[in-house]
Amino acid sequence: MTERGQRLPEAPPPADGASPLPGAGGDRGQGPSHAGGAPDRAQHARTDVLAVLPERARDLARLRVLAADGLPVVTVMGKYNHGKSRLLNELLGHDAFAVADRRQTVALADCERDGVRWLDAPGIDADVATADDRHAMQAAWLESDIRLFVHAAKEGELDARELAMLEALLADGERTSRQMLFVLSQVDQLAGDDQLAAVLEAIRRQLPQVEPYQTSSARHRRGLEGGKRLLLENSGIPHLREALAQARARVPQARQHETALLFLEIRTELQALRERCLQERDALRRRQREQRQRFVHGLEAVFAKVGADLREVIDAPGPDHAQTVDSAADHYRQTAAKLERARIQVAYSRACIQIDGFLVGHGVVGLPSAQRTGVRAMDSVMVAVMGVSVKRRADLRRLFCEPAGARQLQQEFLRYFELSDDRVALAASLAATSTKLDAVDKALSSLRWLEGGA
Ligand SMILES: Nc1nc2c(ncn2[C@@H]2O[C@H](COP(=O)(O)OP(=O)(O)OP(=O)(O)O)[C@@H](O)[C@H]2O)c(=O)[nH]1
Ligand SMILES: [Mg+2]
Repeated sequence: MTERGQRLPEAPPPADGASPLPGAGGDRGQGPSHAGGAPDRAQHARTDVLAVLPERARDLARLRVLAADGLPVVTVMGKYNHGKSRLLNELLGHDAFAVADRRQTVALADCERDGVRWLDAPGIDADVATADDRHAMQAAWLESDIRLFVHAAKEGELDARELAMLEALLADGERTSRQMLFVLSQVDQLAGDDQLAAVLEAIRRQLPQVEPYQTSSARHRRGLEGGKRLLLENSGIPHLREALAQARARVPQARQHETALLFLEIRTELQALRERCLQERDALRRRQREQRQRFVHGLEAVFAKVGADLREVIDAPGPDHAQTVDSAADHYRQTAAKLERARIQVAYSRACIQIDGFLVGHGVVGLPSAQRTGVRAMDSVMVAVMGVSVKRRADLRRLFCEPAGARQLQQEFLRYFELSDDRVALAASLAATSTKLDAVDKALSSLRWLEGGA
């Protein structure tokens, strides 16, 4: 044991939930069935789980402590000046921790004795330094197997904060099997039995589910020093020591229960998350497929209609006058060539308007940014696919009526469809879901490794 309760440096709880206390559940022993390199592997495994379940940081840190399977840890908790440190000293039979008539313990201190690691925590008090509170809470929640909650009898009833803390400890005990002993300390400070009975009565009304152990460290010390057995017995310390020994005997079983519980909870949560990711990925894939099918079939239908509408112009009897070059003399005259070109232009524009209407309805409007020219009229998918050249009958037949030409145009439009904002966003969501699913799978296998069943 350390000769004197070792004052440990103040440090906030590390982000990965690792313990700031030496020997308090480092990576030694984590994943006991895994040989060399285990600490690193264990740290990575926890990081994998934390990456998808950050709110489980405390449970993972606790699992790390449990896996280390160190000495049983007993922690005192309660408000400052309620006699926590002195109670520990009496229980240990050794002045391991500093005692004073003012706020004394400001950082966690620990001491190993009789096969137990005793932790002295700063008092929990809302109106004083919160770092102390944090250390007290950390000791209570992360390190300890047995929590000794100390309340000084002279203070009378529990205050709201103490009550909330006790209730939280009880609820945690129900869930994790971690034990809590409630101590009414400094009973010698009360005027007499009547006053003690009144305080007990008030506290029982507040917290009927636990009976406090009544102790007096002062009597215990006087009994020891004066060799007075009755005073020793009346101090309540031997009785509390016995209760602690029984609680200690239950620690291995409690740790086993808590370990299994935490693994089960985390695994269940990961599996539920995996299920949600799978459903989301399937839904996104379905949406992606259905959208594409709707686009392909819709576009085919538009082309079929446009092709049929153009037949009238393409199959018009007689030669294609559009190809006849106008002479200077024809400049102001209505010629067969001009009429033909106008008819083709109108028919072609109508076809383009129909196709464009369809494209707009499917979110295919502008060009992808890499392809934009900066000239608005040019930056449309219609222009990019159809070009700006003047069309003749033969062009229209090739583009809209011959299967190979129509197919090629449809492929081009499909390519732009896949590059449209909505489709790109959908593909990105799908990729993100797949990445998340991979992370969940990794977390599940890391959790299995941590459980030792990899
Ligand atoms: N009469 C009497 N005084 C006690 C008893 N226990 C503690 N004290 C005194 O109460 C004061 C505070 O005791 P500590 O053990 O330092 O209290 P603490 O809860 O550890 O206080 P912090 O470390 O500041 O949180 C000291 O002066 C102790 O001697 C007791 O059973 N009887
Ligand atoms: Mg103290």
